[in-house]
Amino acid sequence: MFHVDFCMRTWHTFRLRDSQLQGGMHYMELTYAQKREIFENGFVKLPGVVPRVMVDVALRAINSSVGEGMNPDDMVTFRSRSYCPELQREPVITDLLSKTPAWLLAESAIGAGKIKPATGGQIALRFPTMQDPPRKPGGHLDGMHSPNNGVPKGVIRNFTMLVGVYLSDVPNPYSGNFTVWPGTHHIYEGYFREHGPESLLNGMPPVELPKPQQITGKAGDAIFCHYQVAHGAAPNASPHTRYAIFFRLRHIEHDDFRPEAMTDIWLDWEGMRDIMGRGE
Ligand SMILES: O=C(O)CCC(=O)C(=O)O
Repeated sequence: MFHVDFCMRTWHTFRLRDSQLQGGMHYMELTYAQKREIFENGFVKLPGVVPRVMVDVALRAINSSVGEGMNPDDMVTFRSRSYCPELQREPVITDLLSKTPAWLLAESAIGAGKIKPATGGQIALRFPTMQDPPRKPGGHLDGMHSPNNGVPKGVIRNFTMLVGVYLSDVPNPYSGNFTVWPGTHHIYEGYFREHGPESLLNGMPPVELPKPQQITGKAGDAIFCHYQVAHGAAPNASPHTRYAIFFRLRHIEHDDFRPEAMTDIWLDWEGMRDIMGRGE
């Protein structure tokens, strides 16, 4: 019932298939324009995908956990993996994806029944910095080894789609924004075709990057981002902590490493086929 009400409020934002219900939820899919944004820029922002009541339940659990205190020695790991690790697999976090329109919208890009169940989310808090001026944002691809991120040396762990959900408003740049380098999925695809996907073991490809975009938004907005888009968190020079959850979605045929998806970036995006080759 709740889902239906929510969908009715937002029906105009996404494409809704008449009278089709899935688990009590109207079937929803990304619009042509949203898929084109993913195709061209590698990402799209989807306003209001997660209802406020679910945002608040997640925030309450996170703030309660933070209030218990954090071991300073853990901070470097929390920063690169996840804060509040005990909550990562709890429904209060996983429902933000699996029990909201975010799941069906993601399936509309990757394929119905083609996404492995998401077992956990990264709780990504970006605390204010006192650095003035703040540093410029830096970008990376996920799944590369770094001392604290849990990816072992000598392996690459790519995936299909990064889904970010803002749990706090991020109205201005330099507020801990999720930051993307638009179009880099195409640039890196070309690079990996020439140098091989394993070249990522040597570090980020030495290519010229476009101007980064610091994504502003509101609590409840979701961002769908192709795995192969350079991204990072902007420094947070605002007075407020930025709260977000990141889910890393894998196509059902994607195990830890799927090099062929790095040189053929739409291989696992069945739902994008209808818009490809129709650029205008
Ligand atoms: O917190 C963010 O906005 C970005 C996080 C990120 O880049 C990552 O975890 O790979």
